[in-house]
Amino acid sequence: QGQEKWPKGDEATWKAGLRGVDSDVPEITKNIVHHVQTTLARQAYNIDDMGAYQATALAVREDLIVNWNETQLTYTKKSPKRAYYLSLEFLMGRTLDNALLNLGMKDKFSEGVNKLGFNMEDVLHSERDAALGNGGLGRLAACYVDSSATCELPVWGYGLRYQYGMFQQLIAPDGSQLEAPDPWLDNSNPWEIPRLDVTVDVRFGGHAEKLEGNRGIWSGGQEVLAIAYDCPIPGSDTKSTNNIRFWSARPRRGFDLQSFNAGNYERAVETSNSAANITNVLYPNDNHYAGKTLRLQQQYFWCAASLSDIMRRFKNTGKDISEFPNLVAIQLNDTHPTLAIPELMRILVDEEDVEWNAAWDIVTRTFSYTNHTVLPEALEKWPVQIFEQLLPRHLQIIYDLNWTFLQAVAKKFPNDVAKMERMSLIEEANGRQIRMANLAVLGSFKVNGVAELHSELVRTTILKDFVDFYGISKFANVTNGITPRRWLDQCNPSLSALITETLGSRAWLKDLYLLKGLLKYEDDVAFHKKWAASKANNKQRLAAYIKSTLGVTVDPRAMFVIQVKRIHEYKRQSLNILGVIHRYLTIKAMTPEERAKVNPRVVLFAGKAAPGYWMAKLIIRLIVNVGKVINSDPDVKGVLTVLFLPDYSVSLAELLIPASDISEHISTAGTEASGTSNMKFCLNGGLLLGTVDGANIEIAEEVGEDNVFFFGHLTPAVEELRYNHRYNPIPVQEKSPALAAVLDNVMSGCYGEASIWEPFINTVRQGDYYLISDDFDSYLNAQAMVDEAYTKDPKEWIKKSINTTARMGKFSSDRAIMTYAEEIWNIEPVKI
Ligand code: GL2
Repeated sequence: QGQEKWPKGDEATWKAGLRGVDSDVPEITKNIVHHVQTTLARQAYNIDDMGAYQATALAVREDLIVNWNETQLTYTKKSPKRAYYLSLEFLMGRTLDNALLNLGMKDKFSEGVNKLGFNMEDVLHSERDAALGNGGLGRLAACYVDSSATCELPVWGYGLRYQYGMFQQLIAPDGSQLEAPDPWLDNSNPWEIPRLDVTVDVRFGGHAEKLEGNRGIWSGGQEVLAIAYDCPIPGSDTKSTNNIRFWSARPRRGFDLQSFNAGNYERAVETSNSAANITNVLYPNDNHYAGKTLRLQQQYFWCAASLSDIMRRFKNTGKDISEFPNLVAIQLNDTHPTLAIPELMRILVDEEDVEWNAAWDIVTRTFSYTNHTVLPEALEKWPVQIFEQLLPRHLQIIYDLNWTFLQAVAKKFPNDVAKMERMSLIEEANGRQIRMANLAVLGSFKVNGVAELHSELVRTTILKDFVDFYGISKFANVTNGITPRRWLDQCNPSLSALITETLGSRAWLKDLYLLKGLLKYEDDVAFHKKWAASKANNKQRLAAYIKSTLGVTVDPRAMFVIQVKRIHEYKRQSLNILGVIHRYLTIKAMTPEERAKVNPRVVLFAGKAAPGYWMAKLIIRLIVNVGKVINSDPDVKGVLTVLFLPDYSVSLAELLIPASDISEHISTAGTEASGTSNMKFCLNGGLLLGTVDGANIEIAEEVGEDNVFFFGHLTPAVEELRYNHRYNPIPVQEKSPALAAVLDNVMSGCYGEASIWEPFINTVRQGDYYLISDDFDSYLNAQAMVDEAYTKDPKEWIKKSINTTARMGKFSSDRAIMTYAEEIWNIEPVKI
């Protein structure tokens, strides 16, 4: 009586873990209690899942930092050549689970957390995603830092610490996308180490003077302070722990004293606001250039801070500046960091007194550039006028580089004025603009695409002139990869455990080709049973999530068909939803007996549209509204369910991917550079339905064409088809009566007023740039083959699934990062 019940977990463990108490409670548990008690200033009485997450993260962070320190010390002592990965996006997702698995400490921590009265799953789910990226490009950077640490390579990432990450997506009652900010740093971030002592002054504006010998002086303007935040990246089953350094912007002075003395308080405060703005927000555009001045400021701020940091570290080695490329390789992740090229020139020529040609030699032996898209709307071009105002010295440098370059071009291709115009760093039409891709190629010794087909398209289309000029050897391919730690071991524990049990060790996680060992069991009945049980378990897990978030019941026995990625016309979620409508109409026209024979499907969509991409948002709205009609129609109940899951994220991907039977990667041929979620689905035993595009092609080469469902026109046909759409259009009714019926159905008003959908329907009926009408029948055909394969012989299907997983070895990001290391950066592993 009067005595309170102990509120949480095991009382003795809590008490023994407190400060000053001598006990034999395991170190890990003690450490968690310690952080609850001292760092969070809480106790068993008032700690929730979030608090438990924070205390656990703080305890794990200590282990990371110990390894981080040892790694950095080793690098400093051994002074190997290092590579730096400059990426404006790092789409990390959650960290705790990944860190625990890589450190090999998940079981021990789970035990401790349990003793304290928590469930590890709930604790892990309390973490908020770090969403500092839009999609594939940003997630690729995250996979690459994981692999570089795992392969013990001396690689650092450099990025920006955005206050607001990727926006949160909400779906309005009418089906439209709404955006809310993502203040992810509101709860403190345990995974970053503020380095308030590591700062760089970054200048904007002012004026540039030219001296003799191409040297210059840049002065005046406004200085912004860059402050470093370090994020340790643990390798899997190794001490090697690398770093991403994220820069945050602060005003250089609290405010401008001169303006203050002049009585202009508002202007003085404005200076500080605009400076802090630079790292406020991630631009939410994927595969699309928007041309915002603040974005250019972000790019320069980040390049200048990173290069200054790299230069300082290089100088600490005491080596002569001419040795720079022997110790430093810098990878440009797309054209976003291209300003690093003129910035390194500026540092070398203006500050280090290196002669212009010698400086250019250093620069062009340091940089390499990865192209991630051939879509013209994504190519960055900055108005010369903005450069004049913000980066006057860099503009001079670019002009000087262009002058020499165009002379060389003229010499090699005399009288080809058109070629010179295309290759120039400056586009003269539409106001003068600086072409960042041209500058990136000029300043790099290697340029690569991200899948075989894409690299070929880079060589033969957008950079053809440069191949003619430099020769083919400067242009390479490195097919993308994904980390099997996050994208199988972490997201699919049941399949991971089955693979480890079958192969006898966890070695496959660091040598993914070992998955081939599963082929021995492709016909083994007992193995089939376990394989199917894992898939069923993952589908149930997803069904429970759908029930709890959307209140919708889906049957886990149905076939799960998933398309999750950014919403884009070129990715053709439109084709998918039009195909769904066709299926709906077909089923509705059936007798009850016929319907009973239909393969039941749950079709899932997720993905964000750029807030300014009106057509993509309209497509989301259509998907949601078609789903509403289908899901409430008793005629198709249990046979067809269509859902749009809001707010796609890395964490949601981890739940969706292991649960797929089929995933769709159906871009118009030649438009998707690689795709990486295709690899994730296949690694988890989901089969692929796709076009002959990007990495789909290489996946089919590996897993066998009989294990993927291909459809649609091939890349070489696309140009002519588009030409015909413009000049010899054939009505949809003639090309595909099935599609014509679907379009009429949408316009009949059953999913909402016709006027809402008309702009979208018109893009298909007229112009049809993405070739929906050309590929529709072929798409339906592929879907019919999927149904047949799934229903006819379940054993065959499981065999396909096993074969797919077993043959995905090539797509580990360890293979990709080792290719960069050996063939581009010329760096070697360093044992810690
Ligand atoms: C992308 C491509 O669209 C995508 O196909 C590729 O897999 C990734 C990573 O290489 O890069 N290019 C791009 O600009 N974004 C991508 O996701 N945003």
